Amino acid sequence: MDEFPVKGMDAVVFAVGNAKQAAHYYSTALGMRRVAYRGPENGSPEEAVHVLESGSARFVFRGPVKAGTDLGRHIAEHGDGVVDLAIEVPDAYAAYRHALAKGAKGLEEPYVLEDEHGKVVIAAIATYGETRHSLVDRSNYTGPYLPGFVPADPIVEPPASKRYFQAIDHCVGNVERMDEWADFYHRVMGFTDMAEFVGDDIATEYSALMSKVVADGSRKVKFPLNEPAESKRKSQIDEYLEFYGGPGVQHIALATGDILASVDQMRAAGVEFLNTPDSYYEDEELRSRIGEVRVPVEELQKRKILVDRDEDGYLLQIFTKPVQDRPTVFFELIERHGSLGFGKGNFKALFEAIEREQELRGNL
Ligand code: TYF
Ligand code: FE
Repeated sequence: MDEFPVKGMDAVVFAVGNAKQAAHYYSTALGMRRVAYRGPENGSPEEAVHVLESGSARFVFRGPVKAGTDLGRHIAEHGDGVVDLAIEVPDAYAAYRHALAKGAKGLEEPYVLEDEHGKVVIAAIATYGETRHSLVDRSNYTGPYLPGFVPADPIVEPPASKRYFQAIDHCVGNVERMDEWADFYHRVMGFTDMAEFVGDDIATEYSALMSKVVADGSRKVKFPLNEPAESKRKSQIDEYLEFYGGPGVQHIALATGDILASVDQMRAAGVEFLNTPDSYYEDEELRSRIGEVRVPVEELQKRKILVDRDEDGYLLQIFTKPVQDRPTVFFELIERHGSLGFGKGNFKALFEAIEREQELRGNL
């Protein structure tokens, strides 16, 4: 029996300095659609909350509307960032009870929210840094987000004709000790390791990080965990930890069925992606390794999209630059064709691209 059943990601909740403008950026730059709102007008005097969706992916932007709040303190300390990787569960009471019995730190005892659309049960536990996991049972709810929220119009009319992404593929944490947090997910949620593992060998060669992926049995919730590794130059993970002020969410990977169209639309809207040198695509070893993919390599090269293949299939992926002035949170677009991996074959090219950016910032 699954000791900690999960249905999937419920939401990624961001704390931001200006939720109104963030909601606008995620509408225009990531093609998301605003669906719900709560703020001073309807029972939330301290913060404005905009809820946006793209397919099954839900992003929630919380911004303070007055001085002296804990949310404002969080933003002053960490900058804009992710405060909650909320997980949808069939039973929030059972999930919370199990988590605490396994040693998780409780942040919110299970509580019920109700309105005319039904009820939601929520509890919360702590994870790395100041990040939390809300455990959300919304199986008896039909409203736009949570009780207390009102439906809200999309911000841009009409919203993106075709979604840029349909789901959250994985959410990555930067931590000081990867094994400690992998053990936390094993123990508390019964998650198991996925094959992708970056150990000392790769770390010392070029990545300056070690990484491990934990996931639930159905592989719907996948959490890679990175820790800095010794290297000649400053690890990109140390840069994050310094600028974020501790452990936190590094990147959210978004699943798309048409990465070419999504990249084109996002670039047109001003989103910046990491560069990939032409030599990556001109490499004979790459061309023989990846075999047949659905588009000519030239189309990938034009857009700097990376490609990797393993025994199950292949994947296409690309990474944005950090989406705030601090070198912290960024996004990945990923189009999977069978592969369950995370692009291990691209780590060298990717980490070199990240290091070029780090160097420009003077943090290498
Ligand atoms: O999620 C992953 O594991 C891949 C690779 O700083 C990756 O997207 C790992 C570390 C990193 C950036 C990307
Ligand atoms: Fe990733």
